[in-house]
Amino acid sequence: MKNEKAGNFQAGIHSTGYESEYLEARLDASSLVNITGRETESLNGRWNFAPDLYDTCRRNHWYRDERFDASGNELPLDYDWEGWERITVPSSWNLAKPELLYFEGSGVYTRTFRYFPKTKDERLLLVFEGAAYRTSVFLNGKIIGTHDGASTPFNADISAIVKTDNRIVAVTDARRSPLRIPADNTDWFNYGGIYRDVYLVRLPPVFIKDWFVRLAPDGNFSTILADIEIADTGGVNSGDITAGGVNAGGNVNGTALLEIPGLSVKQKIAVKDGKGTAAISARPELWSPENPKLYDVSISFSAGGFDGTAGGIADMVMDRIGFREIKAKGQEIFLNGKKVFLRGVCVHEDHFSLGKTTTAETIRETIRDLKEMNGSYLRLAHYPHDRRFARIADEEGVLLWEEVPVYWTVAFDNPAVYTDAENQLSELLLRDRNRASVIIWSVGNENADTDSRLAFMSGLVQKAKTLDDSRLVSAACLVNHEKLLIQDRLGDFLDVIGINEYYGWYDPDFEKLPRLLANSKPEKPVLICEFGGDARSGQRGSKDQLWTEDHQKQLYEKQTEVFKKCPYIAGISPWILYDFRCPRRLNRYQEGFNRKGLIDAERKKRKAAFYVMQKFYEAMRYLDRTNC
Ligand code: GCB
Repeated sequence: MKNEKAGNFQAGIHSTGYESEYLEARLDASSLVNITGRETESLNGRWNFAPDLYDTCRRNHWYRDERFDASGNELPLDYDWEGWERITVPSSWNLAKPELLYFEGSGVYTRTFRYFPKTKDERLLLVFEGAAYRTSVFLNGKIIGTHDGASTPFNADISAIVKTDNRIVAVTDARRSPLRIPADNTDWFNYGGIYRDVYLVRLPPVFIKDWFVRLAPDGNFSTILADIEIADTGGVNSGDITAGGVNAGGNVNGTALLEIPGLSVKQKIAVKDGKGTAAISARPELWSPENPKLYDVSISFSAGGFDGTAGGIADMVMDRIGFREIKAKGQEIFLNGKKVFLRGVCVHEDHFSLGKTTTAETIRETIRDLKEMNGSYLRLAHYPHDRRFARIADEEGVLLWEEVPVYWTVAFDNPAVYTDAENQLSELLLRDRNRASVIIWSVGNENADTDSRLAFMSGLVQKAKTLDDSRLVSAACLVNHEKLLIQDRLGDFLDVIGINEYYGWYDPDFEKLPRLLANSKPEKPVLICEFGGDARSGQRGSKDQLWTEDHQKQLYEKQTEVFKKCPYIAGISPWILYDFRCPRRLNRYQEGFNRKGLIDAERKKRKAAFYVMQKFYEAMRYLDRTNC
């Protein structure tokens, strides 16, 4: 009986190690194609969906869609694509209906699409901007690959499998685990699902896979550096589709042409073995919050070399890029050679009614609220936010700190966890390193200074520096509460030391803060990347009453007074702009929300502390803090 069952289409019920079969083909940073400026064909919309608590789609291979046995008898399937309910992609499934609010398992998404090639040799790329957390993608019954990480994009070359009529199945598993990044304990809501855009991109067989164009960080503002990568897939049906990968183009030779009409730049770049690099003389108008100047940049590639001999243009991409220099020297940060104080605030990717799904409008609203507060810098906590954020910040002149979710309780001594963290960091950097607005990469937040954590996080710093020579690297560190010192061995590896402190809140003895700052002699700039306290919007009372706006206001007054007098603080980002959903926060004022926002979760009511920050930032625009 047992064998009989194991031999039939239900065999998967006996499988314990079934997941390994899906982990062989990885969708990761190595196959990521820079899709900026390319035409996309959306697969957003209504997908069929079912929560799959026991992961039966992957155990029992539902995605193969085998409806009949070998003799042609219809099988009693446990799934029903078209009969399932529909869910909007992109969206956080938790907010789709009340029963799903706390759902953290696997969810199966499916839809069909039709495809008609426009050119004979074109490649087709399937792109997911973000799905939480582990996502296995199947097309026409075959596995394309699996991606780990809830907040970074991934893509697969599906040219060898795509037909006219296609079915995609995507299983995305939002389970929390101590072996993930982030791990199982976070101070935010674990939204699940395909919550960012899904789309197709057509590519020529030889295409521009990536580019990195920036101002040389040498203090002269007169050289633009460009690195270009070309991929050669070798034509349809020859790519290694089981890996879903995009070949690196190891043997492509030819010439790339980089054009920046606004700077009269027309530079040929030799491409050898898929790579080309150049240093170009140019004097761009520098990008800054006051003058967010962007230049149109185009890159084309030809195997023949643009001289009319062999072959035409194989591919061309367009981008809009700002040129600026960000540096740390001594205890100060310099933007385009000028000392800056970062007037910031932290923000989660969490919206009262959209969850982790973002629209251009919510990004613009966030930036408007920042500007109303007289701020010009955002810490995008604690994981990569939607790709559009940095694009809009480029246009709006907002400085950004971007972060990977190396957050509490990480399994620092586990090599697979490191690989996951490094991959998420790489995907973020590859996605956003052409964005002038991003000035700081953060390799994580608030972890105790142990040997394994130091090895792990310094490895990430090293990776960030390898992929990008034009930004500062930081992390939000803890302070030494016993000795009242800014002290963390990771600081030796960082360009800027970030610290989170909650004096006057978690540690009610506020007087420790001025002592800590006076005791410390950091050799690098320090950012106070978090401080604050909770207040229920509309809750009034005395200054000493916890959870009131009045208490929060006083806390902000005391904090900012101290910061003003500390010469080595190069910027601050209070915790946080908006209240956000958080299942750990269960008292009567919190009711499932972290209430440290300066504005309520509905993004409507400003709390009293908002105006303290507004006044403080107005003053900080003009104050010469070196005299304090
Ligand atoms: C922190 C964390 C942040 C929390 C915040 C809080 O230090 O970095 O994620 O939400 O404190 O409110 O406790």
